[in-house]
Amino acid sequence: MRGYDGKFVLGIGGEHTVTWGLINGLDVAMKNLTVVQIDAHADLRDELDDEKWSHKSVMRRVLEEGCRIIQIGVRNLSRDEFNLASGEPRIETFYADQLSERWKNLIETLSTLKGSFYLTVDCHGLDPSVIPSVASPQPEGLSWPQTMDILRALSSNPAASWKGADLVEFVPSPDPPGCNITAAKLAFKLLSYLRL
Ligand SMILES: [Mn+2]
Repeated sequence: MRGYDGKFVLGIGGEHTVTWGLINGLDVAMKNLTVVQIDAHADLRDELDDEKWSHKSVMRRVLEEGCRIIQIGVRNLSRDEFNLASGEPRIETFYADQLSERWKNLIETLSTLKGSFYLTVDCHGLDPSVIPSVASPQPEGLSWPQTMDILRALSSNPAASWKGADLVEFVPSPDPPGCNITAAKLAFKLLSYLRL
């Protein structure tokens, strides 16, 4: 059985810093957790505007707690973040411009994860043509079919325990009207793929 006492934690909404609190409350030590991060940004800065706790630094705080991090779709980061991601064995980054070439590798990595894992979806990890109403939209994001492939790979993994997920950085908007439904459908599909 997956999840916290048979339940699955799903966080909806908020700035990306909420991820730290959500995973810190799981029934697994953070040093034993893999965090799968769909995101346009690496979020590995040590601080933003002298603030240690921000959407740009949340994965740095997660890393400091001992988590392993798998990043997907990153296409906007500082040189320091790039150097950290390149030299840190607990971080594996599938950059946006590598996704077609490394797609099989990514799916295999997700399908063969061991132990406990958590998925954080920064909604701007998807392409703005899929979900335009986000904080800091960036071109060259994940397509809807790619995102579904990732959910299927994670949910079909027999050897790992999926502890929870969150969808963050979405900005509800009446325009365009499909945007809110797409974000809601992402949460629905995520829960549908779970095999609790
Ligand atoms: Mn983020």
